[in-house]
Amino acid sequence: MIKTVFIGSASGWGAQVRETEKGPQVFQKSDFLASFPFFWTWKETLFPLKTAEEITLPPGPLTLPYIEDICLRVAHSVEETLQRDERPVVIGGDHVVAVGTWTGVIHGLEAKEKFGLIWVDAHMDAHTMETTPSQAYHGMPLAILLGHGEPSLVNLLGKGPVLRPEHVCLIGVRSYEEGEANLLKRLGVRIFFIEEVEERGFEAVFKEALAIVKTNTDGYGLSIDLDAFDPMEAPGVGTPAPQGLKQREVLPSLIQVKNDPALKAFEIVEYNPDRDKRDKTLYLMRDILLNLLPAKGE
Ligand SMILES: [Mn+2]
Repeated sequence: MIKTVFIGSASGWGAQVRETEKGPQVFQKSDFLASFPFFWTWKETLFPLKTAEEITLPPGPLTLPYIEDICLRVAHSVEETLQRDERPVVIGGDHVVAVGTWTGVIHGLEAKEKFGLIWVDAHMDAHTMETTPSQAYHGMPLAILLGHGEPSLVNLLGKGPVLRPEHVCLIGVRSYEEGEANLLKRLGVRIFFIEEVEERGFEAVFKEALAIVKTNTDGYGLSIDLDAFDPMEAPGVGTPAPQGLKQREVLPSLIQVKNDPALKAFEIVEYNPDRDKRDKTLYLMRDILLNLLPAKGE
């Protein structure tokens, strides 16, 4: 059975609200993790060179050196894990870490532009510096992975892009700006907006998403931004958006990828423990993993 290897990315530099940098450590210390019925290890938690508790920076270019650095280290860690035939699971931290996670994955698997990705998110995360209203880099990782935006991130471990638009899709989108929507439309990326999920049900949408990411690829991953879920169910996130996905629909659907060897890695990001209520979001992370990972002996 494939071993699950957790890698924490304790950075909030991509976001406007920085407490997501505390996410991986709170998750790692949670009571349930010790008794998790999986074959897993916690490899390491990577920290930025300076945390937001140590220094204050506005969103935008001043945060870029910290983001480049942590994305690079996450990418190397993920790559090394895959080369040992283990499955990396990145726990964030803000969503800009996706640049590190998926760049590391395609290098580890030698699957540049042949890798599928399902992006579960309330937002599109497809801005560039030209279109972003906030300057926060966690609004840009999907554009970067598709080859648009900050060159140092697009070409993190070698010449980008990492992903091709026809191998990517988004689920749960409901909060976005025109500039990023135009980019994804121009590239032809399939977006399952929240209205479509509500109309057809998550199960049907997820099946179609899997077909997209598994067509002509050498594997696929899941990038789960916890803000995709309804803030009533996942209050502990950096950027909540009302009326999201419901766990009672999402969790049972995840079981269909549980023993899929093509699922090479996944990440769960934007956990902000300071905003959580009665650990609801922490338990949601646990339940995602319980539905996604094969238990010992399974
Ligand atoms: Mn996101």
